[in-house]
Amino acid sequence: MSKPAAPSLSLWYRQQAEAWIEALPVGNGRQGAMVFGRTDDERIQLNENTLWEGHPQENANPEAAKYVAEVRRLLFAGKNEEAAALAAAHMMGVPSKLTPYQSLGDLTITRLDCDHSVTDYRRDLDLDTGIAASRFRAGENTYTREVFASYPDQVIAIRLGCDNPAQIHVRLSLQREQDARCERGDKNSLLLRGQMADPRGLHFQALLSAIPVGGTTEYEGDTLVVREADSLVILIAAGTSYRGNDPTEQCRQHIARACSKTFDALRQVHIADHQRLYRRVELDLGGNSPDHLPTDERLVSLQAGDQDNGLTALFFQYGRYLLIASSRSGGLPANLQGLWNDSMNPPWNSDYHLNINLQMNYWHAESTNLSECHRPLLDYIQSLVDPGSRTARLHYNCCGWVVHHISDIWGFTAPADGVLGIWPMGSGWLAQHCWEHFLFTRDSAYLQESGYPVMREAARFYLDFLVSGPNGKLVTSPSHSPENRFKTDDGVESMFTYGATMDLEIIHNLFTACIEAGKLLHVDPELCARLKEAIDNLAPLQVAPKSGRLQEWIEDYDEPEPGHRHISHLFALHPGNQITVRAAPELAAAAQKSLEYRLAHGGGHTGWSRAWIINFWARLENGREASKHLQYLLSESTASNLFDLHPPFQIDGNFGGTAGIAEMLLQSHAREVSLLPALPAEWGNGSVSGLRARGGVTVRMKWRAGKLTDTSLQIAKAGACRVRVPAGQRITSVFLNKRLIPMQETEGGSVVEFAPEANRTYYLMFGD
Ligand code: FUC
Repeated sequence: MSKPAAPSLSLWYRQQAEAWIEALPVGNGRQGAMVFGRTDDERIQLNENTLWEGHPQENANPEAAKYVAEVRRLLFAGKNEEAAALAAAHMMGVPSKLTPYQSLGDLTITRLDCDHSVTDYRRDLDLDTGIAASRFRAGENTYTREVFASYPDQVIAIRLGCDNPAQIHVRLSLQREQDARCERGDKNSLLLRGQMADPRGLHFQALLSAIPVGGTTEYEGDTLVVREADSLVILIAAGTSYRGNDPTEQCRQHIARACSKTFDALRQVHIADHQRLYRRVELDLGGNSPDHLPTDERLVSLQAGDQDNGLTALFFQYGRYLLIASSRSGGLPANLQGLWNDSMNPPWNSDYHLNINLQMNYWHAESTNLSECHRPLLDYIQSLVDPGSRTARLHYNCCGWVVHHISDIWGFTAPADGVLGIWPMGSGWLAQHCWEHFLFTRDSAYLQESGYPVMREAARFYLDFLVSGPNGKLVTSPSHSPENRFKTDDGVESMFTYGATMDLEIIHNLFTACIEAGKLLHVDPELCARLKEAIDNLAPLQVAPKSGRLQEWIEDYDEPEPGHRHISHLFALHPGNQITVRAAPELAAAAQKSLEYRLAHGGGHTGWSRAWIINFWARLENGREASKHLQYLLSESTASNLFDLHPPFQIDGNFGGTAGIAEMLLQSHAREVSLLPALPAEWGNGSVSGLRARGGVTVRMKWRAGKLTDTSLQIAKAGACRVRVPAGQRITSVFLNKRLIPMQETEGGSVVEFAPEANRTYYLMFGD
């Protein structure tokens, strides 16, 4: 059952979208549409997220492993650039480039009676219903248009309406700039069919069915003309031959099923499905929320320095909306643009980048109560294990599985894009998601059946891959600190090294998680003992003696670009948890210095980098700084449709920003549920419900003047629960059904521990 309606959260505008980046996104996890809201020549740009160039193919290089020993020798001897040249020549994947994710095409709806000028225009995207709508007057008529993407019915559904009968006169056409043609279909339908240029490339199809009420229809060329209709419903199905699907059959079935229902029935089922996920979290940050102003105008005011807590809450919910729209069970994970892309050749192929971007897409999946939307990523990770095992063997002579810095839907796991692609840490970082999914859900069956095997095989790769470095400690080699360069004491600039700090942190994170999982599942004691021994022998994290910063590399090198967008060595602070403010205060202080140094040199200039910075400050429990960077994210790196700008559009900053807001309000990475750990002064009064903490905990909080008031934790699993509140407040008691629960308090009452039963809601009481 859905909860009652939350206050409506919408993006809205007084003008139609001219550019693609102004259009509004809808999606059902597989199909996407960007709705321009144009009155005369409406453009609805379409996507289907399996529509990639390329095909499954071997990509590991059987010659690569022969060069590992020599590359390592050169790296250990300080001949970084010689090592880089050798590795670039012999260790890249074959092929060493990815193919792009492409647009499916466009639907154009041309109004045939444009003789009246348009007034009273408005378009919006209602996050609560997942419906993009526009409304305008022309002559005596008021026209309304609605677009949504239904997950249950697997179609994009559009309805054109008018308050007077027989006033809809439109031409419908489908287009794609290459590799496809538009044809008439059966009875009031249009077909867009094609095949990627490559003979082994995917076949694809979009099938449009027009269902007018009243009026006439006729084909003119490859377009369908509807005249004098009272209203018009347009349904669009799409499919590709990915994984052996038959796109014709897929489209036919989806259209046949959807056509058997009324628009209202489709709409109702869509809304119920969307709200089941979307309504789990409500956020109110108090303060100023000028909802009477259009979203683009609010953004401009924010850029001028206005505080707009309502826009922050809208941005937060938009991050959740976009994940629901681009990542649904049974499908592919959200790529660099979620699934919204109008190009045949998008930036970075709109691929899966694994040295931050894909992971960031899912940082908010568990914390903002969209665990099901995490599944496409978890399934995708699983699908990389087989090809990644071949790459591990052929490239490094190692067991387990590995993936490097980029991948696609075809199982690409080898190094690509030049020597910076020889970064065999993608698998280690991805495996963290399997463990986090378990920590949030406590779903032991998932851990046992899929999560742990993926983690264990990733760990087995690193156990084999680690070598003893010049100082006798275990290091990775070859290695990078993603995409960043350093300068050695001899003045040589390079990216290629051994034992970059991030590698050691990822491995520490993975091995620690495997040991814990092994214990929980009572499996693999010998392997776990080896992992423990390796952790003890890993090269340690280092604080640079001169600067007091956490070192990014094994040596305290100079950085030619000290404001670099990647802040990889702070992985242990976020999304890892090796560095926490209480358990490792010296390292946390060093991490903060590294962050400040990056920022002093212009860091945070891409949207995703800014989003990561918000999460770092949240973990450092500094609400003031987190809020400042959130403001920068919105004012400098956000388009008028609230898409994140790298620039160009890249969705990771939306998702990372949403995760950052959640992280400011609730944390649980340090084996305790920490309430309002980084609340900024601007959010003095507010409330949130439905955020999730590790341990199967769902949190509802209210606060006034920065102090918690009504707060409850719904706890799914029995066990121990440790709760922290900000200094200056203390928990005086914990209740279950008005019954006082025994608890232990420490740190002057700002931390309490109690033993919850499963599936109960506990209420907290506070004092100063
Ligand atoms: C990483 C980043 C770039 C960009 C790309 C998609 O390589 O360094 O800034 O976000 O991914």
